[in-house]
Amino acid sequence: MLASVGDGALSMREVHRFPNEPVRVGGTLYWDILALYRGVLAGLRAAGRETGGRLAGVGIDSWAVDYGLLDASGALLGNPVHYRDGRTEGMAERVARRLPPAELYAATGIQHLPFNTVYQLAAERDVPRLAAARRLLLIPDLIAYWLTGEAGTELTNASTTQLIDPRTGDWSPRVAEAAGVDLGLFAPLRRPGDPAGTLLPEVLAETGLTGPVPVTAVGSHDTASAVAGVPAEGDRFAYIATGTWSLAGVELPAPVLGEDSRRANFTNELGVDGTVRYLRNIMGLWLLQECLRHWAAAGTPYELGPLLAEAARAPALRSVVDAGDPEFIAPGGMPDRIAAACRRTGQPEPRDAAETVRCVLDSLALAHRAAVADARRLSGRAVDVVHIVGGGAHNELLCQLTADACGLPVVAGPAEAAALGNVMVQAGAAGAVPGGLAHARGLLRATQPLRHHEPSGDTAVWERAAARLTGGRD
Ligand code: LFR
Repeated sequence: MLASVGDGALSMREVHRFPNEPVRVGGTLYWDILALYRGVLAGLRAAGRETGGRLAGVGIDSWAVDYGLLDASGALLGNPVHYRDGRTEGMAERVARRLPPAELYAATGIQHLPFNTVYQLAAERDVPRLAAARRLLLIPDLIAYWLTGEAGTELTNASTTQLIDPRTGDWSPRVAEAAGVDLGLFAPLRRPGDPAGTLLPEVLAETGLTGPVPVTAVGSHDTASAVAGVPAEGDRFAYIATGTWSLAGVELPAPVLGEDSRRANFTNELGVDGTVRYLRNIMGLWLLQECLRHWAAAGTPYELGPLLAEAARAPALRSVVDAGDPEFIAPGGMPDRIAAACRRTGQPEPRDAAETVRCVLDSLALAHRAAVADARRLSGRAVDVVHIVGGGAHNELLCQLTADACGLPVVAGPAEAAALGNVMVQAGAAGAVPGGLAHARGLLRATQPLRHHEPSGDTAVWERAAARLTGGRD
């Protein structure tokens, strides 16, 4: 994404897009990290073509928790493993034997997800490459290292390792010790807005850019950038960053670390400008993406637009699944797994693709409703409006269902909130948008097209649908 910002103006557009296609080999699911790096270089080249080779800065964000290991010479030891790989099975139990879940939560505030970095490292414990490793770099830090030669660990993403104490913003030696993690593997912490080096001569040569091009640490966790890119006014808002995942919650000045919060599986990820992203992970449009992938592989490719239109006409809330259930994390066979979940809870199976999609969207809206309600209850934060950002902001049906389910107005957009939040932090560091998050959000409101959805219908139908998943229990 190439952005231009300053003097109260902001524009941004896509100059290059490349696919992210994981590869399964030898029973392990990997990221194709060099293909991604090649895409990054092609993107820089495309950006430079539009600016005469000059860029005022570069910021990098990506998904969280995953990492590359480097040897003493700085060479990458194998491809980073995908968090959806099955290697973390049983690891939470292993770590829990040394550190009870309540203590782990009180120390880190991070929700239990089977793929948190701490569990990935536990899974890797007896793998020779971990013994050979001298450095661990989270994905955006790895890309930054290749671009600049400088190694750092950006804090918002570091918090998703489940090794950071959110009160101090520093590593928790106690958690690391109990989980058997060597904190010496991590490069020094840096915060959004900190300088992160300049593009290496070889990168300038590859991309046709003219140096120096500074790299700035941003909210390198895509969700940190997306929340920075929420065009909210004041603090009485909830956000849902919807893409492959739905990340739903509120922005707070301090973490919430109580036992109620742990039981509700809320996380306290660190955000831009010293904020806390108090949220819950919900399966998100992954459920839909995986259905589409399955149908296409089975010889029935669907076009998304017409399928969504049909889903909008399908019976509402006929069946719902628990969109927070880790059973949906792994890829493969998604329509059947959704049907099986409907059967298990005594609901009718979807009869066709449109009904499956309707089930997915109703289930996401239901999970959004629960997350927003729990975030309000557990944090005490008042919420007047729900902002939906990320790719899902384009999905009008999902946005309307979410407004209906929450009984709150929804403001949809921008879809590219992560890229905009990334740019806002760079612009703040460069002095082009002074005044922190509140000011940057004002600029977003003034420049980005937003869509409004008013809630309709009775929220009691959503309550009844939720009861089907819990068998009437709370
Ligand atoms: C969203 C996201 C989520 C994180 C998941 C795995 O892209 O970064 O915040 O929980 O991916 O890294």
